[in-house]
Amino acid sequence: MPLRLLKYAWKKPEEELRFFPSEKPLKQSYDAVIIGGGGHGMACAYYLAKEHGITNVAVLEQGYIGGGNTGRNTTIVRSNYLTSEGVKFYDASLKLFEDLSEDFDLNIFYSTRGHFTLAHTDSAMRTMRWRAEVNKHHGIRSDVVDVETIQKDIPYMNVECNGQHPVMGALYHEPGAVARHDAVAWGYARGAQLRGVEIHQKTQVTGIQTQGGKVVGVQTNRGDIQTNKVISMVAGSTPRITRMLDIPTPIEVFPLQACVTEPVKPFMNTIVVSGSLHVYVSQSSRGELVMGASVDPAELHSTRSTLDFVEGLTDQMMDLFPFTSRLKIMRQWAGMSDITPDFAPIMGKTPVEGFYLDSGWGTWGFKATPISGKTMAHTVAHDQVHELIKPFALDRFENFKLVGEKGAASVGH
Ligand code: PYC
Repeated sequence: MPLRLLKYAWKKPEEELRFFPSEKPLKQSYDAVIIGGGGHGMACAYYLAKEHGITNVAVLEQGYIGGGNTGRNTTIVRSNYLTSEGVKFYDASLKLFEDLSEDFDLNIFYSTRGHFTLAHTDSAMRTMRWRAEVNKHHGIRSDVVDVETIQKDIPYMNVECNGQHPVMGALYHEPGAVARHDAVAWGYARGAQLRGVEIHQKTQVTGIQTQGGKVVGVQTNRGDIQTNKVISMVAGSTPRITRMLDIPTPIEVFPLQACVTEPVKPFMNTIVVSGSLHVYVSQSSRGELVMGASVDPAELHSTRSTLDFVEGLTDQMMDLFPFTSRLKIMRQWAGMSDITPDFAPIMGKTPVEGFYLDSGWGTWGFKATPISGKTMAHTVAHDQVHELIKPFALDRFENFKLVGEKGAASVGH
């Protein structure tokens, strides 16, 4: 061993560099408690502290930071929705995403790729034209493009689809992007903690206490907490939380599965989605193909992943990209999607005073992370629903004011 290395053998070990400050003991009372330590919960905590000076906040997470849907999604960011309400909301989110690396001083690997939603039928082409018109009306860069344009950008795609469902055209959304999902949750979490917010992992909420129709506290596996404001931001666990307060919601929970292949050389710089084939795919900076399909056909509160999913997905992928027949699937997993009847989220206040809901994210929660955090923080801080999320109120299901976004889900469900 070179002598000069010996000095390290006798040196005192370097102090461990901690990304997060150490956790504190759970207090008996907070100004607000956020249930769910995924991207949305962390973003809400961050904006409560940064923009409203509310820092006596606890984020309670039953597992670990970003270990739910945040760490399980396929990282796509886009704003090419179908309704004006959806387009305005997701466009505001996309703009926040663009500056997050700088805000956090942490690289979230935000990468603008362009996003193709392929159409294989006349009716899909009609929906693409509809989306393009709504998008352009709001100044969003989305256009219907022909097969030649698609083929020029993605030469490895078999637009004939093996003769099964030839591609007829696509909606091309120039700002479509991907970002490192964990880093988004970590950046928000660290930013919130540095401003005084407490994050408590392995802390499960077991009950919510009310008095005279108002929230007064939460019960957890680590003891009771007094608080007048509780914000539920838990995706697949929403029905479990809302049942604690007898608040009915029309949410159903379905597993959404995804997988990655072994890494290959860069061959595709864009994101490709096919609603008819039920696939979406992008290539990660490591070269893996990150892929997913539609949600499982039956309601299930579970994150198991199945052979049936991989078989169905790869079958469709091979029609589009025949060379993928030679690739190995390296990992597969699932998240739990909380889906509403109109495929739009439920956000804002509820019939229980002091209880706020951010849910119903279905298969598009990741892209909403920054704006859901920001608008929910505003709603909680002022006890007034932020303008941008008024259309997503829970009572729209009783008032016949649905925000029909099914046509803008990435794949058919
Ligand atoms: O809405 O873009 C999307 C999406 C991709 C994967 C799941 N949802």
